[in-house]
Amino acid sequence: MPAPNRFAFFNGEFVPIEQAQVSVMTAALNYGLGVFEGIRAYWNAEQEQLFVFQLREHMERLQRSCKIMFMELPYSADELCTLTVELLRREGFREDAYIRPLVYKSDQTIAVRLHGLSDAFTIYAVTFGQYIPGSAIRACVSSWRRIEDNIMPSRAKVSGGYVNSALAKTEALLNGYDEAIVLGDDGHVSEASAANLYIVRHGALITPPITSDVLEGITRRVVAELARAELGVPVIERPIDRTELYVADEAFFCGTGAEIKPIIEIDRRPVGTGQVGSVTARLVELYRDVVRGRASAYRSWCTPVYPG
Ligand code: PY5
Repeated sequence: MPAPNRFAFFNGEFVPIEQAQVSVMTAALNYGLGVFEGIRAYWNAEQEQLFVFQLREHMERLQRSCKIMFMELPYSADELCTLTVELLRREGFREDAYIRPLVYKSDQTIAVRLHGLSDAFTIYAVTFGQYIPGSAIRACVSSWRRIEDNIMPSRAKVSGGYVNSALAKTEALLNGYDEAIVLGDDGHVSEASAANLYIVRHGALITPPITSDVLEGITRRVVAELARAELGVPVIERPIDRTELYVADEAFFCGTGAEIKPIIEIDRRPVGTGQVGSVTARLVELYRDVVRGRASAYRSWCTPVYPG
């Protein structure tokens, strides 16, 4: 049985999760005016330790999302990290978990704007397994287009933007696929519903640039670093066409929730041989060790929760 979450950090203090409630009049609930993060913590059984992966990177992105959205977050990145560790200690999780910090417009007036409204902040955590089930998955190109940066910020994790993600994901699942690949307004590949995308061609990793309306993914950066340093595989950021997906040697999604998820079919065409490719397989394995604090070279990416 997964451990239930018992606490939230809410309005400046740790409270039982039942007390972390908002009114139906809250602006964030009515208009999607929130910014959030999704962070994973991995249980390392040998060391009896819970490691939070890329904690500071996530908190710094949360601060950048706040900046875009005129939101006040009265904590430094270090304080946000400390609060997260404290929450996880209170929960006492001894299994993999997922942490959700959320900053939101808490005002209860009928006002659609960003400035001059009150902000609130909460963090909660739940035990968590796979976000996308399966070890290799089938994807389709969505009929929905990715939110464009002049419509709403696509590089930041803005709550309202997930309407776009939910539309694409539901369409893909109801049509019998596991995940959606969403094209940008210019017709080039952007990303998945809630994960970034890489393809492999001629021995190089290719991913759309951050000007292709992608979320500035932390796993996307981690993959690039690991591929260059550990596999000696070059990483190229450039636009990807839809049909280039069909001729790629390998493809995978990456994200905190998705982790590294091999794609073996796109729009009913096998990716490469239709089996998980060798570069992808090596990255899956490497990532698995790195996030659990088993790769000493990358131990600094993992924040231990428990003392000792
Ligand atoms: N693109 C979008 C739209 C995302 O929501 C996410 C993460 C990513 C890419 C990957 O970013 P990162 O590597 O920084 O996690 N999505 C969240 C996650 O926790 C929300 C999922 C419900 O994976």
